[in-house]
Amino acid sequence: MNDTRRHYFLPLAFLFLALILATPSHAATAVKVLLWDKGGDAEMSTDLGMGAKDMSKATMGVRLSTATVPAGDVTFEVTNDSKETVHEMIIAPVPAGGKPLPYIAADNLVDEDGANHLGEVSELDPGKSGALRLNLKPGKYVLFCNIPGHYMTGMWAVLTVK
Ligand SMILES: [Cu+2]
Repeated sequence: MNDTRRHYFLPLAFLFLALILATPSHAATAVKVLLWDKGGDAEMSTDLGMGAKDMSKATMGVRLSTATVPAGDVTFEVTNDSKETVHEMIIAPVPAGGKPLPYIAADNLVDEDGANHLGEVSELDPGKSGALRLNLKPGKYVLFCNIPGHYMTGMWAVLTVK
């Protein structure tokens, strides 16, 4: 190290250290998301999408460890609890005015782009886990599985961000 370099090294080192110390640690709120089903021969439904009144017939679902989180960074820790079925988690804002999520009936799918989806943990094999970190503003969000048929069989849950 020559003299000129040494001259700059210490002040720069202190500057970097100060920047690191001044950066908030951004602790994210963790939400555990369990994707579950009652097994391969359980009946599928076609009318248990978001807003359905009676979810007792749901044979698949999305279970959240908490229904409400503070605004800011949220980490979704997603586990597919199924024994034999691939599931996934997609998150989108709940449409305003009580509207349903846009649905493509011919494909038995939610229209993800039409729903302005924010991110996903896609296609988890049975027993596998994945994570997604998002910065969320206050509002209501729906977490759903978009493997064909699963959303209408009950695979959705609403998360409130305050
Ligand atoms: Cu699914």
